Amino acid sequence: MIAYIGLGSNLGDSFQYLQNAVTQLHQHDEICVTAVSPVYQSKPQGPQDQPDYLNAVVEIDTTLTAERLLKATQTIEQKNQRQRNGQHWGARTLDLDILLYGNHMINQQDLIVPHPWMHKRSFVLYPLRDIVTTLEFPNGKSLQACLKNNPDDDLIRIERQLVVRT
Ligand code: A4P
Ligand code: MG
Repeated sequence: MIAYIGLGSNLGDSFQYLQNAVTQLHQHDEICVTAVSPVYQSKPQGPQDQPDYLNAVVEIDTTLTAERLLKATQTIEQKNQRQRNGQHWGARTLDLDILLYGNHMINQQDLIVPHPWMHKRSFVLYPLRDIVTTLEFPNGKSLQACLKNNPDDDLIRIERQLVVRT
């Protein structure tokens, strides 16, 4: 299954945390990272009393079910000092969101796919545009339309690039 994962960090060495995520996803026996977007810096959406974020999106090919993929991404978050302090949308060393899982629409208590906020987040849409092959989301939204509704004013594309290594 082809899936897209959003990576985000705004605590500690954020670039290194994003790189750890790419490496650790690719090291998983049932996940192959097939594309990596550029890294973008942006102001926090939601609570403003936190540092700027770095974000990127990766494309993966996986034999995991969506549920098991969620467990795998949560394990990687934990390995990277992710602490849940109760603040919704608060600062974090590493956040991995499952954006798309093939064409599946998933509505479970612990997993909603497509990710419910992705169509409103420039920091997801622009890196996704950089690597995506399909332009229609399974919920009927199109990437082009979402990009039009979400200007990239706030996004700074940084020079340094993430690499896939095992
Ligand atoms: N969950 C449900 N659907 C999914 C999914 N598709 N992928 C559940 C991953 N997880 C999913 O997540 C809470 C619960 O969401 C999980 O237990 C899982 O079962 P969390 O990561 O523990 O909590 P959170 O990250 O604080 O909440 P949430 O809603 O994931 O926040 P977001 O959406 O990650 O937003 N501004 C900028 N510029 N860049 C950012 O990356 N990120 C956030 C956090 C806020 N502002 C930002 C950024
Ligand atoms: Mg999250």
